[in-house]
Amino acid sequence: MGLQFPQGFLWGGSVAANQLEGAYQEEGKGLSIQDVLPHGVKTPPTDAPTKDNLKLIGIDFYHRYKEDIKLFAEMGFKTFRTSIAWSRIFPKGDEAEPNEKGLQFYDRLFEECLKYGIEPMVTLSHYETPLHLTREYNGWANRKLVEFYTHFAKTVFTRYKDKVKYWLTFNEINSILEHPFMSGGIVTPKEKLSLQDLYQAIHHELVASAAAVQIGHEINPDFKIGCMVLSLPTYPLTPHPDDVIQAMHTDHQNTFFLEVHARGKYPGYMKRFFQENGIQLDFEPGDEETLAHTVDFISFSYYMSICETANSENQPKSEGNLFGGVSNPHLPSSEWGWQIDPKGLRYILNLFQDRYQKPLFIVENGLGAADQLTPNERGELTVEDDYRIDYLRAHLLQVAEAIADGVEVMGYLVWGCIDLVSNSTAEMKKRYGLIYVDRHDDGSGTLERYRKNSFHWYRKVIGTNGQCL
Ligand code: BGP
Repeated sequence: MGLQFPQGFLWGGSVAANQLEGAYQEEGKGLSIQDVLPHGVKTPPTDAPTKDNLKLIGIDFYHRYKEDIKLFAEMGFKTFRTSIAWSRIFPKGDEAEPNEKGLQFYDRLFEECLKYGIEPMVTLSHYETPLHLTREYNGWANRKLVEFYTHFAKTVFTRYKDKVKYWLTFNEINSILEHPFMSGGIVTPKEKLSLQDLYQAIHHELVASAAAVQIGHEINPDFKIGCMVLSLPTYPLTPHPDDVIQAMHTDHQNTFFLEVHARGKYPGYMKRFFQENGIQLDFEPGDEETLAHTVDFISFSYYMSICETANSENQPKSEGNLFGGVSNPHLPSSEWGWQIDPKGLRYILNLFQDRYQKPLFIVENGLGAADQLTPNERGELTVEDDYRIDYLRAHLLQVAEAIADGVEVMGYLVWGCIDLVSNSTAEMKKRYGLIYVDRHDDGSGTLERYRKNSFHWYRKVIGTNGQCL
């Protein structure tokens, strides 16, 4: 028997509000941190939105979502993951009353998905903290954020309880380690942020995430609420035991977030880390009980693996999805220097299943490339992105291997299923979509949509439940 995907496997695609909606000031939306990050994570935020910020218009999904969801339905999507832009619902983040117009937009959006039998999956916080919460409170460094976030979560859980079943609490929650502003809304520059303040902010997010799980289950016991991490298989560069231990340490830093979400408490190695670094987490009464509300499933993004060595100084480094690492001499790289490693996906699926014993969901995977729109032999404009098909196929084969290994995989979502603004670089040139959008880095373009070769390929994959890769 060949490789199989289970019946009911949730195929689909994934996006984030701030990377495609645009309409950054429409119908009462407040500013989010993305509105002041015109050039991505490597540059400091601007004081106010500037015209060169492609996210202000995005791909105009706010006005074109019907057309786009129709295209997703044509591919046979079972699931569509997006985020709710927090500042559409609470423009400043700390209000008592939500913005009704913002709520209505997501009512329409989810109804449109359901019309085609597409199950929406919602990320509550995807790098789009309301700007006011960063300036007034220093983001998640402040305990108050727990209250604002849970109020937001409760509001949208209640509003969409009959429309949305799958929820994720924070996108790539571990990315705060590298990007405290983008991921945690913390304005203190990274070099000045003490480990004490960083891990206290992480504690606030972990408590907020567990509180959201608790609140969500009270509102609708059928909700499936997951956490989401940036997964990064970390291989020792050599079999030297010091390299193995170094790889273990790096892996622990990234995965302790999963330990807390899946087991409801901090692991021993983090207690040691806190002690050795003079970190004393401020646990408020009730935090321990709150953390015990563990997630229903674990979700993650997967783009690449890294190597680690005890002696990393003179080693070539790889670029990466928000985190770099020591380069692996056995792997090719994407145009943006991310190392391509399909087998790493099988490895991480097995690792997470062995450790946490929770169902797993791959909610981001894909290839960023500088696609070209050209006429095909029938004269239709398209992108001949066979390199993307190769990438996705190779990864899906490894998902099937992991399933054959006995791993419980709920679904697989292609990141940026429609071209959108890149998160790390804030450009349009780097595209992930199965659908091409005519928009460019200088802001030009008709915003028209075109099916790429990968669109037709993915439709066949879904239509045969992965039999035809
Ligand atoms: C993840 C983010 C996404 C997305 C993706 C691709 O880190 O969750 O928001 O953008 O990576 O990254 P990029 O757009 O930087 O290529």
